[in-house]
Amino acid sequence: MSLPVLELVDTVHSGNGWKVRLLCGYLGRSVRRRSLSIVDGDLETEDFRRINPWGQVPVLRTAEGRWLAESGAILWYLAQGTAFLPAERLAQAQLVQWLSFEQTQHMVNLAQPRLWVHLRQTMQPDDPRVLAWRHHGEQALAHMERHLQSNRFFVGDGPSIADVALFPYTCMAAQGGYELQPYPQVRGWLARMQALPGYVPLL
Ligand SMILES: N[C@@H](CCC(=O)N[C@@H](CS)C(=O)NCC(=O)O)C(=O)O
Repeated sequence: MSLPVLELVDTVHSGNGWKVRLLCGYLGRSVRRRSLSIVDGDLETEDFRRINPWGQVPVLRTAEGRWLAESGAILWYLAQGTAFLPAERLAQAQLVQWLSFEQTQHMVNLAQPRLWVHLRQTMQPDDPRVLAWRHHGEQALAHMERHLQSNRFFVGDGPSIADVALFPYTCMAAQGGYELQPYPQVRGWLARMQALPGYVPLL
């Protein structure tokens, strides 16, 4: 039985949108993509606010016809019944642990310097806000490095949605002024993720 085609609303630069396309690539799941533009105000329109009142991408139209926001929730939805969402109780709790880490310690500190210095070019690299993000982002990368010293992936023995969630902004860290040279385990893990069948690059 063929699976229904899902619809993803994203933007071309969005690392959060990339997470969803990446998982779909690994799962061989087709998704119809509609890319909006933040600078053209597409996320401010009434139409978009109807599908996500919070005004952010990514948003996925599920098989049930409902709009689902938040990248972690979308990954969880898509990965059910696959190896990317292990069924064991502890593994699932560890997934939540890494998804929470990604949202609170990792994504914000890696994405914000990329957004304001590299993409929008409205902040200088030595702006105190950029330096603060970088300080906390280095701590997040060091935490990942320590975990990967004795683990090939973040949860269990194979790739899961924890890896998918952590991949895009780590992969694009240089655009936020980060240097990955001091993190050899993180670089090895990035290469393992890129070598998996179905890998898709950022648009
Ligand atoms: N917690 C959300 C964050 C989503 C997010 O920050 N999306 C950005 C693009 S990567 C966005 O829509 N920014 C526009 C805005 O916040 O106004 C997730 O993980 O999906």
